[in-house]
Amino acid sequence: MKAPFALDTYLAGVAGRVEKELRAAVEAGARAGPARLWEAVGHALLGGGKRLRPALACATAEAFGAPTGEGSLALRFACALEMIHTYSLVHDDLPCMDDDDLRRGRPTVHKAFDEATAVLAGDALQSLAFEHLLAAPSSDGRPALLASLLASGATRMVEGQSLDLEAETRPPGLDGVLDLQRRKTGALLAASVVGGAIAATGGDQGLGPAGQKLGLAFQIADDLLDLTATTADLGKRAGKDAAAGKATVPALLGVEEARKRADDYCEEALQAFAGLGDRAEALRALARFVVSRRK
Ligand code: GRG
Repeated sequence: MKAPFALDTYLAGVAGRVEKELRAAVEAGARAGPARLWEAVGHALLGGGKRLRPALACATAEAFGAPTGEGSLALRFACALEMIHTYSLVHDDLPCMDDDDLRRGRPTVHKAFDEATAVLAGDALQSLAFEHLLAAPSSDGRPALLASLLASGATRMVEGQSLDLEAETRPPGLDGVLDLQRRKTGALLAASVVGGAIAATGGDQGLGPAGQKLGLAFQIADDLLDLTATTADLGKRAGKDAAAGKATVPALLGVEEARKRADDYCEEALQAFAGLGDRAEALRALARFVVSRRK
């Protein structure tokens, strides 16, 4: 019988390669720029996290036979994704947004530094993502395609955040919640998968819809964890959606139905990956992890 895929080992491998490249980018910034700003960027970027988006990008690139080691375009894109994701977390935690003290088990950037530094660290992370990606050596235009994909994902994410703020005073129905989540979280998750394909082949390989399903599955799983997990498990404040009376899929449909929806979306994504063969083993394991994770 075939041994189950060692996902923990795979995730640790991606995290190790990504963190080495992220650390080098922060150190380069700190050599030339203001110490306090780059310390805050480092606090945010090198402070843990599952590195799920980088792993999805690398696993998709590998499914098409591309390298994801040091110096590869896929790894560079994975790091740019993590920079954008981290900027969104830093800004989302600010007092004017979610006002959170804890992120990835550590004080949020505005708590460890100050509010203005947190705004600037998020801004720097956003532009650094594109600077880093577009520094890739290439003669075939793939870095530009990836930058365009990443920019669209980041714009959709901000739209989602804007809809989320509106929802506090005008709670949306299920379609509204799904639209919001497709943008806020789904777009960057989808870009992770599509970008992996572009880094490997120069094209999206029709993976956009599967990436979107995975994004929705991720957000529903996140909303379920907010209801069921502890702050210690999550490394961020648990139970805040229910406390805020937030419209989420579990709040609208109930826990059981929400879990079923997340599983169905995951299954649909898995079907899209079915034709990719053995090289997509990591990608399939990650898709299952999106809904089975405990943090
Ligand atoms: C403020 C510009 C701006 C955007 C905010 C995506 C987003 C929009 C905010 C993030 C806040 C949040 C908690 C969203 C819910 C889903 C999510 C992105 C969870 C965190 O992602 P994980 O679980 O985190 O991949 P780690 O720490 O593992 O990287």
